[in-house]
Amino acid sequence: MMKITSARVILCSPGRNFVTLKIETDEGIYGIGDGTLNGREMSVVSYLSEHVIPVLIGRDPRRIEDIWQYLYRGAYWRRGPVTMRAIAAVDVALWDIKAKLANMPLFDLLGGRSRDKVLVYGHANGTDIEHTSDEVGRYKEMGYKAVRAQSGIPGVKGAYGVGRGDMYYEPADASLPTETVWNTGSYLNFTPKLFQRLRDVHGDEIHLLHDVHHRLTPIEAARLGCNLEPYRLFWMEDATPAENQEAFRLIRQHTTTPLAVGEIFNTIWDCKDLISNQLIDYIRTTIVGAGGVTHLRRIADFAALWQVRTGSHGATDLSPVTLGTAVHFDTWVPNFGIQEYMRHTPETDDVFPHDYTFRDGCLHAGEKPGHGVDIDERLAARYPYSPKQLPIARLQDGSMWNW
Ligand code: CS2
Ligand code: MG
Repeated sequence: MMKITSARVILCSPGRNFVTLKIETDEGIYGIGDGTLNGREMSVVSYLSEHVIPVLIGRDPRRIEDIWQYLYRGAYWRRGPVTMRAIAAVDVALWDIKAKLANMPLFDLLGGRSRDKVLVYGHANGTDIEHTSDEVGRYKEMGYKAVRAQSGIPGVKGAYGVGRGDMYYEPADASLPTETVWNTGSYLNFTPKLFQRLRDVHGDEIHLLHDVHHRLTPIEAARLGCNLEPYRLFWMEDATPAENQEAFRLIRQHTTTPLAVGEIFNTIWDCKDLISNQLIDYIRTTIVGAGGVTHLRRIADFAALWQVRTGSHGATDLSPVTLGTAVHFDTWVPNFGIQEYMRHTPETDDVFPHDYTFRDGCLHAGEKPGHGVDIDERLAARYPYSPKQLPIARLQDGSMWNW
């Protein structure tokens, strides 16, 4: 019987914090998994170190499903972002080992290619409409066929999604949460003007996406969806907080703007009703956030029953290990929609050597056995963890809102 001989958490910060799990076996094959949870990394480090690694040693790494069930059912306190990220880190490392054992790229082990390339979208953001429009143009020149557009809003300090650089946007910017202010009225008046300008300048071909980032109530989201219909968005994302999945019915009955949700979901239970009532068009759950390949495959197959497609989250706070595994998953999954692709910094790419490539608006999986991503531990050690938290948002009267 093959055995897991060691499992180590590697915490590093090449531009931003990442939690990586490396599982080694008695046959010299190792696997790498991502457990990064933006702003809560140390919770996952502790969960893995204290509660998961001790039960892994000595187990057969080929028993992926049994280990997943053991870690899910055995937790007793099921679900949640920390637990499911810890399970995902183990799961991805085990799929990496199994694909290496089978001497095939992960997409082949999952069932082979369903497509030759994976459509992605990038993030264009600017301080105002003209700047954002120029950024959309820059992403078109880089070959992107799909671009998310977020803009600064007059009178709104720290509007969501407006980065400080022009390629990398990392919102976890301080050891204590940065306070931002939100104004729904300004946002609702402004956003249709942004997309009208983008369509006027860039035409109808390019896919335009927008992330509301949980900021609206259902009826406000319904209004925005209606107002954006003339600009034919690829999707309007996180239109309203989704703890109450039923809330999306109010949005759905008012607008044909496609809806995407799920980057903060961590199991199929968070999206079962959204999918089975066709309240959404894309499910954004991720390899790292939703329990790894094993669980994301269940979510995708369930979603296919209602023609809901995948649209996995792919921000900089998901490590190249997640992105690389996602490209393999996206290469296989029949009901693929689109993959978010926020570029990592050069130092991150150096720490996580990988064989996925970007070309002509798409990501292309490599053919190496496994998920094609590794970690350079020596280099990682040069970037020590640095505590960071995500911002918070308040309304102008000072009350807490949704960042
Ligand atoms: C955003 C994320 O990319 C997105 O769709 O919602 O960038 C999100 O703000 C970050 O992942 C939070 O860490
Ligand atoms: Mg989002």
